[in-house]
Amino acid sequence: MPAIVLVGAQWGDEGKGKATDLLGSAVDYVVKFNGGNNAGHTVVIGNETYALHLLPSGILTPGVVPVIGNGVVVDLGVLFEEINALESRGIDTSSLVVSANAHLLPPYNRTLDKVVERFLGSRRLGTTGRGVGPTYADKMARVGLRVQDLFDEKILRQKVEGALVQKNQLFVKVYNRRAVSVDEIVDELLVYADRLRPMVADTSLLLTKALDEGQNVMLEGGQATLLDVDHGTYPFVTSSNPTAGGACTGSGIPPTRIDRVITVMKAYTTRVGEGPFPTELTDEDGVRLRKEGGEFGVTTGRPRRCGWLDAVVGRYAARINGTTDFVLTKLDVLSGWERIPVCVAYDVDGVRHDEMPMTQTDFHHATPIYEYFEGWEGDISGARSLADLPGAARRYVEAVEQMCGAPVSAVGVGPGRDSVIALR
Ligand code: 2SA
Ligand code: GDP
Ligand code: MG
Repeated sequence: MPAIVLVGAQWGDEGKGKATDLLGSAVDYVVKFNGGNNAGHTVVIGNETYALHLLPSGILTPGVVPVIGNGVVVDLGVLFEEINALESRGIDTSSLVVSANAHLLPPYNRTLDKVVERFLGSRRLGTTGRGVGPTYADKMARVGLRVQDLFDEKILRQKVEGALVQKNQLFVKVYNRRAVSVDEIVDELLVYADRLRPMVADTSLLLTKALDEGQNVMLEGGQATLLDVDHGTYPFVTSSNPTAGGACTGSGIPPTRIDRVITVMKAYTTRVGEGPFPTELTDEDGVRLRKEGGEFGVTTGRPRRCGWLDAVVGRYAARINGTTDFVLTKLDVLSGWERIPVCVAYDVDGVRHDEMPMTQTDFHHATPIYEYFEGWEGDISGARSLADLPGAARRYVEAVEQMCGAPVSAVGVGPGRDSVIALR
């Protein structure tokens, strides 16, 4: 049986949480494969709104096994805060499984993330300050701590000692802060060991066996294609691979098991943090999109930068991820505009680019070439089929399919679980 990957097309916050939740009842496992509590996924069920960070969105669907894969970085304090908060609202989290190979996000990396951003000043990236970047840097530098290390105190201590040799040099000599002691870190991490232990498993083996038995596995990406450390707008990216390839490395499921790649794309574009964004609107139209779309960070509360849909980005996302179908979200937010611009190509110093420019310099200089689509009036949140949409809204969906190169399998028309037009 197949594994399904679900990723974001743009710079995040496309509505992946809601899309995962929608498919939740059709799958047996939902796996978070990258990132950490930098993510913020909102799921609205009836009158209840849930903001998930470290937990996979599938945790809200009874019967689904939520899995934190090996590609995730885990801040244990945040994990248990989130579990406790859901439990207090009556959500059963007891089936959560955590990979033994997932990396731990130690407190010194939280400090480092914030201190480095402050030191960078105008060159800052606009990170979420959760310590995610430094923890992936440690993973690659092979001085990271893993979930399994919690269960061998001697090894944990050795690894913390090894990591602090470098970290304390930085803290004391570069950033003018106090050194961190091995004991304080080991003690803080071990507080969670007993509670975590029953949740820990070889998740690659677990998921492969589940697939062999005919169960459905959904691999849920945090962040999005243009925040990918390899394929995004480097260096203004996150430190993991939120694209479809990352779903394999971050879960231990091989590419040959994946037969569907759902790419979630917002009907317009947003970005939070620094970095290039060709269709950004810095005028009152941008303010209107932010207000009508409720575009504020789920994790940090930061206002999101807003702009028109960028079909070059959409095509790029379809190519990089091997998109089988798009879920187009927040179409309802575009109601009430006389005409809706969509970027179809870029002008870079007088040269037309139909594809993402090869270099960062060109992307920074890209100005959008717009095509204008007729707008529509009225509340479309009650639409449950394409026929319920105004003609212009329908044509917008069709145009997105054509411009971005993959069919749209669902259209979001409101934040609620039911506010969706399912096409497949
Ligand atoms: P980091 O913290 O190292 O991953 O930051 C690096 C860049 O990645 C961006 N990033 C995000 N962009 C959109 N949404 C994210 N999650 C939250 C949300 C964001 C929030 O759902 O709203 O609350 O601010 C997310 N996580 C990381 C980040 O802005 C940097 O550009
Ligand atoms: P994620 O990070 O991709 O999971 O997205 P976020 O949860 O950060 O941001 C998406 C926001 O849009 C959330 O507030 C959702 O409740 C909301 N949302 C999702 N789909 C729709 C939709 O089709 N219409 C509207 N109006 N809101 C939506
Ligand atoms: Mg988000």
